[in-house]
Amino acid sequence: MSLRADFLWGGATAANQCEGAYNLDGRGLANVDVVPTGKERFDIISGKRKMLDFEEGYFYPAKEAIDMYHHYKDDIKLFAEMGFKTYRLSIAWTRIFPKGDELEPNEQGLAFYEDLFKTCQAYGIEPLVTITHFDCPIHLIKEYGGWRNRKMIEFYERLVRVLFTRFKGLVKYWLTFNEINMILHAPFMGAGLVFEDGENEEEIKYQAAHHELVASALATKIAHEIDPENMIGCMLAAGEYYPLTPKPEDVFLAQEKNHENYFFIDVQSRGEYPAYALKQLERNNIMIKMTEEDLDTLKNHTVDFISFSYYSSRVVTTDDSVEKTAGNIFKSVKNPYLEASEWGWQIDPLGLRTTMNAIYDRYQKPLFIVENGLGAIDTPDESGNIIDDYRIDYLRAHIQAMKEAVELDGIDLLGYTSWGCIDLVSAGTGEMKKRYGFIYVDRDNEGNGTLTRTKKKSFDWYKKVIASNGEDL
Ligand code: BGP
Repeated sequence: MSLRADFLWGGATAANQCEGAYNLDGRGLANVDVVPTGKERFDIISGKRKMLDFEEGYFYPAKEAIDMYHHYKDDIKLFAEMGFKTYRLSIAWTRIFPKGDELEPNEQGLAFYEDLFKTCQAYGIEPLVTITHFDCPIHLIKEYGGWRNRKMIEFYERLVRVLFTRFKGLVKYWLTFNEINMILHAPFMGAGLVFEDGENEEEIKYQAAHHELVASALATKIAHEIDPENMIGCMLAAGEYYPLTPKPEDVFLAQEKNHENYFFIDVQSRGEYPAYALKQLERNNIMIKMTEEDLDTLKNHTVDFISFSYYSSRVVTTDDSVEKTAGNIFKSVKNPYLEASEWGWQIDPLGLRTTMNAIYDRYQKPLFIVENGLGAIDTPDESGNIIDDYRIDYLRAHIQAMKEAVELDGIDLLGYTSWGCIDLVSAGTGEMKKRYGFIYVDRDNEGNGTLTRTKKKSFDWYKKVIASNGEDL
């Protein structure tokens, strides 16, 4: 068995990391716009430091990003040249509903995405659309407190109804929330949460998560009603936790950490809160407000497929003295068997196969790898070319492991979209120099550069991979 003949090869981006044009054509302000580069960034994305507007003395990379808003036709043309079968992108909520609580959508925002999808269609590229990729209208945060407020379900419902209706026939694959488990680690990005001193952060995060889970199930219901062809996926920031040693306490801790992430997908895919989570919430005195109707919605509208990002496996131990890796939103202990990227992300191709097996064993639904890649500094050589063999090596090893999961383990896999197929702004650090693309964009961390697009060596390599359906790596 090899990869399916209609395997969806492609690449992935997110609106706030590539579009720019933050204030054009009626677009409103979102949380992701007001997250600057620099040392405060992590405190802001984790909801510990409040920044709900632009402040003097900071650089906000999402304002212009790589200006894909004005370059999308050329960029999609390059994706088509690589042979993309799919392109994963996200909708900027504030282009459709600038404040978030309006009754009528902004036509200019809808027209922008409609043309983008038609451009994809002209090349035979199937769009894979993330409805929310870390974005939340600022007005909804200021006025309602973001996803801590139940009213968010209603605003999200209005958004998805508009999207599914308007883009019926143009878009079939949808993801409800990017990396839904990120709410635990970067709650300002994951759910527009900002905490006041003395608040019970855990309780607020899980209440917000409940609202997102119900909103996701409702979106699934509405999507299927509007077009039975629609395929709805959940999206997990995946990467199995390994125990550092066979000490039973380490093994158990690894299982607990895996539960922490699978909790979300358990609800979205199995349709109910898992027993381990209910018990843990009870032990921690966390009371989630939920209605009978919520439980019915969750039960009756589970996802069609499971999508996930994978960059690295993770390691845990009960021993606090061991070395941690740098630069991760997800903290991990250093794995002595693995090399790491320049940002400290540990490189583990076999971990992808392990993770795929763990997810498939658990849910028995088709999988979709919607992010994977290497963030690295690319330096043009004397002739201006980028010879990114390190990126090719990373991707080759991961695609090989992915194929083994399909061919040797029998996993049903719909497709693979590498992250940041064109260089874009980093979500974690806000940098431009942390590049993932097959296409180089001339822009630096401070926002200088011509925005010119250039093919890297990996461009032709990936083209060959797609053309051979993964046989020629
Ligand atoms: C995931 C996000 C992406 C993306 C990627 C790489 O968590 O879904 O938006 O950016 O990670 O992370 P970074 O940009 O921090 O290198």
